[in-house]
Formats: sequence, structure tokens, C-alpha cells
Amino acid sequence: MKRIFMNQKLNDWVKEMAELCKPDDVYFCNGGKVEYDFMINKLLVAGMAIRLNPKKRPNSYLFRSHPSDVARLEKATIISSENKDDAGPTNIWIAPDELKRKMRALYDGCMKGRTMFVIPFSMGPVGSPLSELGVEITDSPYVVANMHIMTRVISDIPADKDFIPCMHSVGVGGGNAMWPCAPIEDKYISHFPEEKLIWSYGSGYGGNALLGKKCLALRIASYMAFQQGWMAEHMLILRLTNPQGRRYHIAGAFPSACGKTNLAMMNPSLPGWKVECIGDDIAWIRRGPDGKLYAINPENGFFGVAPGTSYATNPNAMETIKENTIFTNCALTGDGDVWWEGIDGEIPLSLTDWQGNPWKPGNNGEAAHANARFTAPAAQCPVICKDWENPTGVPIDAFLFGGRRESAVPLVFQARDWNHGVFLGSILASEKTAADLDKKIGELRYDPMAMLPFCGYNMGDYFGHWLKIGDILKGDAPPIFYVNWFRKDAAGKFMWPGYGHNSRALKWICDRIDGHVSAEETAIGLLPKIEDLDLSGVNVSGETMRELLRPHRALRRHEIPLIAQHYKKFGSRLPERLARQFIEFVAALG
Ligand code: OXD
Ligand code: MN
Repeated sequence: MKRIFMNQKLNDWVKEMAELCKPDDVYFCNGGKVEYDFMINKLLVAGMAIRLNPKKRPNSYLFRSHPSDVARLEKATIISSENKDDAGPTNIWIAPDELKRKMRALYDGCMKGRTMFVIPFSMGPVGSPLSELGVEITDSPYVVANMHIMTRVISDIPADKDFIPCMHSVGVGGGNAMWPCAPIEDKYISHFPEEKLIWSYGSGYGGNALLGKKCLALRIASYMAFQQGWMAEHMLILRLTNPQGRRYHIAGAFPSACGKTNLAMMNPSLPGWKVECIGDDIAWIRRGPDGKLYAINPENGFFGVAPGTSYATNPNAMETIKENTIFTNCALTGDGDVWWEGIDGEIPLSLTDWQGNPWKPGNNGEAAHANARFTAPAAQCPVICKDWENPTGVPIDAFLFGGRRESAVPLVFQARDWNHGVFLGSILASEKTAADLDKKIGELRYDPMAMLPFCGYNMGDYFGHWLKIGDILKGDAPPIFYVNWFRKDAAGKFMWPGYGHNSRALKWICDRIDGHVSAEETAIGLLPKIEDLDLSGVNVSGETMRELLRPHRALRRHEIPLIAQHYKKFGSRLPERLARQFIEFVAALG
């Protein structure tokens, strides 16, 4: 099939890549329903997709990946800037020439016997000044179907518009006929930030293959944002409405597996309060004409982790995935529906695991893979905000940072000012386990602003960019808060009920935004007074609440050498202001 696009750069690039990859055929996507059905049909006929029981889960399909290709590959993710120092100490770097030489050899002829698909897409509402265009070339019809849900697929790129080329092949030499991929040593998820270019080879899974998401909307976009004065963040966006109808928009960064999707579409337990979802993973944020920050969700769907999702933990996600959903690496029930660990109800009598083998409780291993996913249209979410596609975005009233901390970190507190908030974001960490909860901090992984795997340039410069944004915003800078839903007691039990009850921490945040409540000045920041939290109907004792709101100075002192080590990596790229914040933090801990 031949086709001439309006955009010359696109015509030249498609020709170059087709000559290199040598596909049997080239297919030009337009994003229509007929095309989606055609892709799914192709996958069904090839035996790569399983149609779920339409009475249970209409228009929904299950895929099983090869066991070697089940998650994002941080070890194969490369930031290939011209200079190694510009990728920074937290990214893997290979020189662009060397990387392109290696990858060209891999791409050479890799699509023989396959069709090459060309997918133009918009990240963000089509035509919004806040959106960016991309084009993905791939040899995976599964990727095409997922891109239909996760992005807005369009049929062309206007002649006068630029786009970000996203090259993808599942590769050869690994996997199997149902899920081809490359052996681990040949997988590369490469980013050339200065050229605004993505080359991915060897994996068909998630963020390695759906290149609009982590690769474009975070790694490349974060570098563009650094250059152009905006922000591309690993953040959910939600609208909270109080019983009087006052709206607040909150953007929150949490490392993977900290419940971002649950928070983004939560049902508040506080009577009369409402949460509406604008996005669950990525926020693009720019200064509006009134000087305030406005955010859009560049994505069009949710690519959520299935295990643990249930009507108890996230009823709105369960409603979202009732139909028109792609499932990957979930288990299959005897009556043709999907199943995973943590879903509601009894374990079905007949189950096939994510690799296609019969599964019974007590079997070794899980029925669904721990990183099994659903891909579902955001528009299907019952609490999707009517402004989720507003081309000008929503005004941000507060930023949240939060990690999984079993000890020491309070339920909610506020940064003293923007610079202190950037400091808190820069030391955002998730704790694996606390061996001795009374005395020690568990093993921490520092994940600054939850961007560790997603920052497309030197994170020291990224911190500097955050500080600069605050300097520009001055009095319009939203307040920054830190939350932790994951405190445990000495018996290992969660101390805070979480989920819908997290709205109580959000309400305190709203009260702070409006200046309705004061806060306690402490060494770590501004803590709520217990009487200012609305705890009506929450089953937590006064003693536990006091424990959840303690600054824990002594315990936090254990972090000083860890932060020093974390900061040392950035050398001279660590902004002086953050070094000063750290000194003040140490002094305040006493
Ligand atoms: C994701 C992640 O898949 O953050 O969203 O890992
Ligand atoms: Mn994410």
C-alpha cells in the first residue's frame, strides 16, 4: 500500500525506515473503528488474541506475552544525549552514533515477512496548543490496537507541523510465534532527546512498545519542557469538589505501584465530596495567560495494573474495564472472562494462567502476572471529568508527592514554600521493608518526583528546572504537599484505612489552600493539627492518629546519610539551593 502524507519529513522518514526494515507491506493507520476491528481480527486469526465472552466482557480481548517480555526494561532504557553528563547519573547512556550503528544493524531486515504500520497520533486533545504530535512505526498489530486506546490516532500530520518520530520493532530472535520479541541482550528502548527521536527494538510490552506514553510523553517531553519552560510530569490529575461546589485541581506524583490510579478515580468517604479523574499517569503543565499553571493529560486511555484492582479497591476502574478493553497477561476463567489476584469474589473453579496453563489455588506462582495490565479508554471511566479533554487544561491548585513509607513519614504535611517542596520531591522515596519498624528506616529507593525512570536528561538539571519554575510563578506557585497512605504498626498492619478515606487528607489540603486552618511548624514541614482533620466515621484511634501525624525527627535522622549519598551522585549539577535545603533539614532534625 502506498500513501503520500502532507508532511514531507514524515514521507522521508517512512521511506527510510521501510528501506531499512524491509517489511513485506506498509499499512497507514487512520485511527478508525474499522481499522481497530481489522487489527483485532488479524490477531484473532493468528491465534495471538483470545476473544473474551461477549456476554461477560463485550468487545474485549486477552493477550499473553512471552515470559521474557512482561514489563518495562529499565536496564535497556537509554538516554542517548550528545554528552554523557546531559543524561546524568540516573540514566544509562550510550553515544548516539554508537547506539544508532548497533540498532541499525538490528533493524536491518527485521520486518521481513511482516507488515509495517505507520501510526500518526496526538498526545493531548487534537488541535490543543498544549498537545504534541508523534508518529509510531511498528510491526506489531497489538501495538496498533493499544495505541488506538492510549493515544488519539489521526490520519496525517499537517505539512507545517513537526512530529516526534517513534520507531518500534518487536525484533527477531526471541519470544515465540504468538509473541515475537528479541533476546534480552538485543533489546533497546532508546531516546535521543536533542533530536526528539525514539528508537525501540526487541520488546512488545507496555511502555517499551506503546511509545507515546513513557518514551514520548515523559522522557522526550521532559527534555522539551526543560528547554521550553514547561513541565512533563509522572502525575495524576484530579478534580475535587466540596459540598459547596468549590473545585480544586490537584496533580500528584507517586512512584509506580503506590496507588496512583486508585487515587485518581477515588470515591471519597467524606459525605458530599466528589473526585473526578482527569488523568492517572502523566501531566503536561504550562503557565496560562493568568500566570497560573494549567495541566492536561496527554493520554487517551488507562494502561493500569490489573492485580489488586477490585470493586473494593477501585470500583471506577472496574466499571471502566467492563467492555472495549484489552487485557494482557491476566488469567482466563472457564466461562471466558479475565481473572487476577485481588479481584472480587471467589476464585473460579476453572482457571488458565497467564501462560496458558491450567491453574489451581496452591499452584506455584500467580494465575495473572504481577504486571498484568488492562488497556481501556479513559472516556469509559464513570468519574471522568467533563473537562478532561479541555484544550486549555485545568488550573492546578496543589501538587502532591507521595511514596510507600511504612514508618516515619506522616499521613500528610505541607512544604514550607516552593523550594522546600522541590526538596521534598527530590528526596521522594519508597520503602521496601522496614526490618525493625521501631528503630530503623527500611531500604529506600529514591525516586525524585517519581521521575527516576522517566527523566530524559540530567536529574540535577531537572531539579534546577523545578526551582526555576517556582521563581517564574512567584506568588502563583501552587502549594506542595507530601502524603503517605502506607504507614504500618509494629505488627505490620496498615495504620490508615486508605482508599476513599484519603479524601480526608485531601480535604485538609483544600482547607490549607483556602487558608481555613493553620498548621504546626515542625522540622519536616507544616503538619496538620489533629482537630483539623475530618475523621467522622473513620475507625482509627486517637493514639494511632497522633502517631500518623508525628514528625518523627529521630527516625528521619537515619535518612541523612542516605540523602547525602543520593545527592552526591549529582555532583556540580545539584542546585545549590537544594544543598542548602538539605543542610537546613539536617539542622532542624537536631
Ligand atoms: C506505569 C509505571 O506503568 O509507572 O505507569 O510503571
Ligand atoms: Mn506510571
